Amino acid sequence: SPTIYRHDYQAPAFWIDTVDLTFDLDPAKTRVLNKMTLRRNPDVPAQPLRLDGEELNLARVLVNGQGTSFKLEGDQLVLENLPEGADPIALEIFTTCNPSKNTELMGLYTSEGGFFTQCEAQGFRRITYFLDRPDVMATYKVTLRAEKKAYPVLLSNGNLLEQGDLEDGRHFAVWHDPFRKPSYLFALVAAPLVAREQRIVSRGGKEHLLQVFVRPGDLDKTEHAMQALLQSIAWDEARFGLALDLERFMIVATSDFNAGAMENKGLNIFNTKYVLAKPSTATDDDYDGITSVIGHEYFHNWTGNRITCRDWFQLSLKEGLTVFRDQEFSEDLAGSPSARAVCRIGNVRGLRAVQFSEDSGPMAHPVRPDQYQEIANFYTATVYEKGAEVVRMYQTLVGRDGFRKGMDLYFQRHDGQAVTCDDFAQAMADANPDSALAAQLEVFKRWYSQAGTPVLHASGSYDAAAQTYTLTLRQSCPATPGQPAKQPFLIPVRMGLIGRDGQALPLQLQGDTGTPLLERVLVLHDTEASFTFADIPEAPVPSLLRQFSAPVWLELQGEDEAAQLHRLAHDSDAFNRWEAAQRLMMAQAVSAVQASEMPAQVLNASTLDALRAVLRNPALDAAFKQLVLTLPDELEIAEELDSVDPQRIKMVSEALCQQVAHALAEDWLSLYEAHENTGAYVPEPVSAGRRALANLALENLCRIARDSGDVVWPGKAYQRFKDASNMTDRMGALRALLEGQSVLAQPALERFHALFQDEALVLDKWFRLQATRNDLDGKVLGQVRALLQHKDFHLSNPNRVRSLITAFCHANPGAFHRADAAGYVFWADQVLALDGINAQIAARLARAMDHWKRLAEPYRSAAGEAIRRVAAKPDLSADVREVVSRALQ
Ligand code: BAL
Ligand code: ZN
Repeated sequence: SPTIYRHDYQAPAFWIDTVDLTFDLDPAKTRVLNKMTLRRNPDVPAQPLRLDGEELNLARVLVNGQGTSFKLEGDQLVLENLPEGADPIALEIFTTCNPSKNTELMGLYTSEGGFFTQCEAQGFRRITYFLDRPDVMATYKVTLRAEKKAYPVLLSNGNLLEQGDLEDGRHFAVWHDPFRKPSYLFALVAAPLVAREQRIVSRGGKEHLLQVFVRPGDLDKTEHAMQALLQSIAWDEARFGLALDLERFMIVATSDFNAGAMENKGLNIFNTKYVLAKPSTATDDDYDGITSVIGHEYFHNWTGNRITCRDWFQLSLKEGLTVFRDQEFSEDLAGSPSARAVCRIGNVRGLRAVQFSEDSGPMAHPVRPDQYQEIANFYTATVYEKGAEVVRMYQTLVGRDGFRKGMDLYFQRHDGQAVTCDDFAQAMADANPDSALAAQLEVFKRWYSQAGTPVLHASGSYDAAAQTYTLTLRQSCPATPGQPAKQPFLIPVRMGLIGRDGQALPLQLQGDTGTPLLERVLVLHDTEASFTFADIPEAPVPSLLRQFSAPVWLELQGEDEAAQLHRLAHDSDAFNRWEAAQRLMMAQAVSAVQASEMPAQVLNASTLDALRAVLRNPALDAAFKQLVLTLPDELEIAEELDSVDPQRIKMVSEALCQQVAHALAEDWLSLYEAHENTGAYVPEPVSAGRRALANLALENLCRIARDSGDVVWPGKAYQRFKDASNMTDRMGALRALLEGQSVLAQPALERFHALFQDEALVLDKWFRLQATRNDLDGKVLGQVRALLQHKDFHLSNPNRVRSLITAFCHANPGAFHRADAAGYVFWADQVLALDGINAQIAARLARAMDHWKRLAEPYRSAAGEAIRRVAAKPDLSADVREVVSRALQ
């Protein structure tokens, strides 16, 4: 595939003003009549019209009502003889396509007896010939015709103009979207669905109809989604002054979907995973996921749809900003400072696990990439999660009010336009002219152009005679593909100093006359800078990068364990308290991996004492305790190492888990007893935290039982599994049985399947649990292979593939990286099998080998061989080709 470069951007030679689409929907042969009005772009030299189209059968092309000559060149329809001049041109194109054969799930496809679409990024060209690029914005009118009995619900973007019956049992609906939009936001649905409905009046007095469409049996799982939508609407009005702009807002759930959800204008299409929930089928994490994804897609209506991207290199303009908005939404809903910190810790863990790892591998790319072969490969953690961190840094630099001013200016300038990341940065800076951001805008913008995770080296020195403390900050950034040397980033460092008594020390920078603060944001915009604080009575413990104020690795030079323990005990910043525990445990886990002989104990006594103190501290929430006691996992440990021996890491990780289980046995017992019953299930942070802590305690009690031969705790876990009134507790008990290697684990898995065989999302959990379980016996791969043959496994369903195959290869390193290379053979087989079905899902799986070059032998050689086998397939998709060729470079 050709490489597309950001610097090659050119404005389109034509604009499309209106699109009038008529669909005669039929699974095997859908007919699409596309009537457009175009005009030449006067700013671009005259040239032929080149429309994109894939997998289409072209029947007719008319220009101003007359037949015309045309050429098909590759995937483009080329019209060379369009009328000159500025007059509008009427272009009519008639094509057919085959939705039932569309296993890629891009464009128009069938799923469970209905029609659905996915157009971002380049799916619209699989529906009709078009200028399929985000800077071409048109208004759409859509007529849908289909058999009424099979497809009673006919939906498209915007407002319903008309509907009625046709002959032969067919019916029709006509939709009109008053807002100009790029083709990637087009959607249609024709399916046997039912809706939960709610009418609301927004602040401006306008009436709106909200609908959540699902299959008839799923209506009892839509309450939470509707609630989340109502909360999203209220939040965007209150926090950003952004109101719902359509008469109708529709959400449709489908079980065959490549991603989480899609923000099509007024007609969001969702993976069922992010819509359907009831206590017996969904966990606390599922409920949270629904809230954040419903929020995310709703917030796109302004950040993405009203203001969209000029080109796909600008994807983070909408995605980074919208992830930031959904994270803020979830934090605001969580409420208390402690619950907010729990949200933040969860997001940072995700960022570091996926994005930092991406940044250190062959797919590393800037938040605003410079090139791609297949844009679908760039819906990444870098564009999304690191992009959100970049947006968060604006807010850290200019404050909440300043950020709101910047957003207001952004909308004032660009509503209705397709713009760039630079336009957003400029609006933020112009709205805050006196800020460090405005002063250093060009430096700040390096976050968009440079890949890689910077390392922030911090060292402090105390001068007792002068009563000053000097903090020196220095930065570096490793090379990434195509970017050997980096310029300094602008790094906001939120910080405080902690005194010997655990109290925050007032911060007065030398030479500064303002009122001393207990917390400040220092701004590093050069390679190195020093900050000296006056009137510091004793050597303090610094607390840096509070709330994780920048996406960097922090290295605290010369810091001893006592300082980490002090922060863990006293830091007023909950994030850094959690971080202190993680650092303590990680450092000791890494030492154990690197030691010539496996030490008897991974953690030392002072660390265990500190963890115990956290568990016994009545002032701390259950959710926070659970996070602190969540040990570094195998992937996190691997990320710290230059040479990765996955089996050695697995051993250390296992030893760490067993040690913490035994050392804190008394506490696990009392915590379990104190938290096992949370009453009637309500998905809210306080009781969710209690459930999480009870489940962690139960898992540890079953781990202890594994070593002692005790049967009481596995028995209790099995009973809890059977009697659980909600899925969080049921899954927690099942996981405890699996981690405890109990003989009751297998009967529990069988019972779980029998109970939930008709609940697709629960079966996904069942597959995932087995794919990711602890592989002490080396049997997981064999079981995963066997599960591929299970009657409920389908290679064509992305959720199933992700639950079994992708989960195994990405999230179970101890089982995947086998010395006999069988995991890699499995990976290659599955990537090749999937590539012919759904290239996007195959490419995602392919990325399980991103870090193969860091593997120790024999893993490295075997992994390289498997990757080369995939790369050797001649007709490999562009998606997988890009991933494996980057890995091999
Ligand atoms: N735009 C693709 C799905 C999402 O990020 O919302
Ligand atoms: Zn998004």
